Amino acid sequence: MGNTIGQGSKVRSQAIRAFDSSARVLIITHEHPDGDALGSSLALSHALNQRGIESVITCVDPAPTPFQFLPGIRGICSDCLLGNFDTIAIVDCGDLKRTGMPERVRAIVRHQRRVINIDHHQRNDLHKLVTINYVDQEASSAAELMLPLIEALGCTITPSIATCLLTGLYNDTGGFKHSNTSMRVLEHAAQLMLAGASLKDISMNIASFRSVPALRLWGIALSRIQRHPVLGLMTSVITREDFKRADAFEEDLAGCVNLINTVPGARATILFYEQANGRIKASVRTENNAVDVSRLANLFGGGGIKKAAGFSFEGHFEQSGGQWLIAPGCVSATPITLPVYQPIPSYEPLPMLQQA
Ligand SMILES: [Mn+2]
Repeated sequence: MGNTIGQGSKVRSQAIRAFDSSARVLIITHEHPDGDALGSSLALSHALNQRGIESVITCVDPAPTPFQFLPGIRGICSDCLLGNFDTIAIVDCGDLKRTGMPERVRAIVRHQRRVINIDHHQRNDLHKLVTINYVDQEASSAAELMLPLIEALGCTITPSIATCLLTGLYNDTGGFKHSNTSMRVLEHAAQLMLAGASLKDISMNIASFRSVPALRLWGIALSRIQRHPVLGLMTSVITREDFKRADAFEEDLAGCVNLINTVPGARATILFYEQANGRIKASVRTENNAVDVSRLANLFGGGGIKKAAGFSFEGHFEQSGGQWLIAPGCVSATPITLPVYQPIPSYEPLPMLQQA
């Protein structure tokens, strides 16, 4: 069988055969789960249950509040007893590391022949370990790959499955705004709405509800926006002290980097924030087709997709003379100075708007 990469019908039938001959399936998704990780995993779980196949979803981190509306979310386990699983599906994990339990996954793969990797990330080291790779780097989301897989399993797209998959599509296309919103994505979205998913409810839950602590934290991040005049790079910084002051958590920052990235002419945006584990996390976004932020993230041992990526490194922020410095002893021997504030130039409308 070997390492097949692709989303063709051949790989799909390998995956179907593996699922169909299983009594119990373990689904693993990535740490700090997002709407695609949770939605795609839950949709697969609902579909397997429809086929009389038992399934357990495991994720090392809890599901953030905005995703608590997803059908079945409370059944997700933070740990799994490695027992009698016939097949393991790893969903939306660009890297082994992203599973949050790389050593355990390595051990599983050593003893388990049937491991299916369902993913859409640019860099994926899982494919070397796994027997069935249902991977398409051009797909917007794991949900986009999951819909044809569930259909091929012979399952009915119930309102629950439709809601989970539409949440995945919504999440990874930035609410159908990013450039990965292809015609196929919109066709899938229409199909899922016909099957009973409510786009309005999904967008209300994911994008429209913000807690007071989250908005306070966003306010701090927005007040610190810097723009690099040459690179066209937007940056901002959040420290542990800011989290405390706003009474907020790391998950409250979700979506903030996308808002900063709306500045016209921004080639890319990096939101740096101090994590509880003493590291600095960098969330990177771009809407520029000439920029692939996953390559930048790879340089620092991170990963992601072309338009959205992340990495982390040891260190903390210090402020000196109104400037933010990344403290030395981590990525570099000398402090790294973030770009100073540059007034943001007025901008021209996009060409398409001018023609209108
Ligand atoms: Mn995804």
